[in-house]
Amino acid sequence: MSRLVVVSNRLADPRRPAAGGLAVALGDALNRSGGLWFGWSGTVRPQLQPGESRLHQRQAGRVTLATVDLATEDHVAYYQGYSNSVLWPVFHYRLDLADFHSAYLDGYRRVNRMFAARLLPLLRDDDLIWIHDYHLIPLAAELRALGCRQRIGFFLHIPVPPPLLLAALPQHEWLMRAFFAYDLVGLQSEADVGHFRRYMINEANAEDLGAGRLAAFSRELRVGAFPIGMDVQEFERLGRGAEAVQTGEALRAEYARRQLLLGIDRLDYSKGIPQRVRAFRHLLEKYPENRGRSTLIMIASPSRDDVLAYTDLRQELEGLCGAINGDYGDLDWMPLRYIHRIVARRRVPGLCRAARVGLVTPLRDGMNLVAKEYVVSQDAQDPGVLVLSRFAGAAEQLKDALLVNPYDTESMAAAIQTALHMPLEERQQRHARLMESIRQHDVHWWRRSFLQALQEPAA
Ligand code: GDG
Repeated sequence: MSRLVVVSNRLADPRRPAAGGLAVALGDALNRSGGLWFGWSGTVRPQLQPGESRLHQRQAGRVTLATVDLATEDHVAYYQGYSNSVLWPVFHYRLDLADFHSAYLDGYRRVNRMFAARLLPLLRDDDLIWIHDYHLIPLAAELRALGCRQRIGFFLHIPVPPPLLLAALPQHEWLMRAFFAYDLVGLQSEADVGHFRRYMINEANAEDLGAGRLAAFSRELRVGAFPIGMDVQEFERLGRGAEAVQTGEALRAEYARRQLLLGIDRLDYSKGIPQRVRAFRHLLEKYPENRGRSTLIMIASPSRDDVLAYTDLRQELEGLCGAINGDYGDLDWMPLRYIHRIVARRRVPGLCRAARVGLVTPLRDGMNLVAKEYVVSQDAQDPGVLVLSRFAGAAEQLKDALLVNPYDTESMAAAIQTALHMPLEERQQRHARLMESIRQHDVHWWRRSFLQALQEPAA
């Protein structure tokens, strides 16, 4: 069996349960093959020159964790700059929020080149390499330039926008060509695969060889949808834990006379959080029976506060939340509880279980695991209802959710009203079908199917 090498911007100790489903799933595979996990340590060192790094290695069980520190300039240009202020907005269809600063692209290339130079000496001939996410798109091309011949797969956790949006990216030809250094590219949804193929055929003159294979730049690439799943068993275990149970019971006791709605996200403009608040406001306006009866708990955990677009979003949201509570709140009832802090993971299933409606309303999202976590947390005998944006990758799989358009405030409010009044039998049926799909396509299925496809020889 080949050794597995995983590369991602950040890594987590797979032995710690707090690491979350993805780290656990990857850690599982790494442990089996006695693997290597390589990435940024999370540390920025002002004394380093741009492109310089410091490598650290430590063992976590059978897994070697190898990390590099970054120079301040590299952190600014590669991470805050090109990754989070260019690729993240553009790939989420937000050209208006992109900051096309040429120094960012230079830093992005520099760090990918440095990653390749640091990783190469750690590789063995028969390694299977799996690179993750938008921070590292050109890494395989940099590795190939240094002579690396191992099979390399790439998984993109975020969406792929339509070809014309991609073409707005300065030097998009360079970026997209870099995908051809991979043997396999995994995307979250069929919609993403469609956009990727059309870009490659229209803009890069790729030849469509059928069965997900494309040829260009004297190389062949396979692309496919590998929708990421969650670790269902781990989350169910968490849900049986004392903290989850206490959290759920406390909320149910406090809101005994009321119905809870819940949103949990990183505070990110892709997640449609202001749109959700507007829809909730419309719900109170249009269906006044919900006043005094429905409470929306919104947990928006801090994220990338050093990027301007995120500070603006926070201010907008605080204004919207304040206004709704000011306009509709009463001495004994506040419509909205907005929490800008991280809630401990052990409490998340209890929180989800107490909520009659789960609101997952991104404007665009690669997958969205919160949608799946909400469903898995429910009591199958008396489950809550998932209201899900049709623009989340998860909507391709979770057709039994109430699918909404987050840009359409009125119809989203109507869907929330439907969710709040859905009869028990319909809730049970929808929940059972959602669970079946989530269980069948869990994170272990995702990992196995990607790695199996990566090992298949080219046709
Ligand atoms: C990217 C893609 C894709 C959130 N707030 C808290 C908290 N969370 C946890 C959730 C969930 C995770 O964070 C968020 O996962 P998502 O999938 O929703 O979104 P991104 O972070 O944007 O992830 C996304 C994903 O990669 C995987 O491929 O699905 O589309 O954008 O697990 O529960 N956890 C805790 N406290 C919080 O306050 N403990």
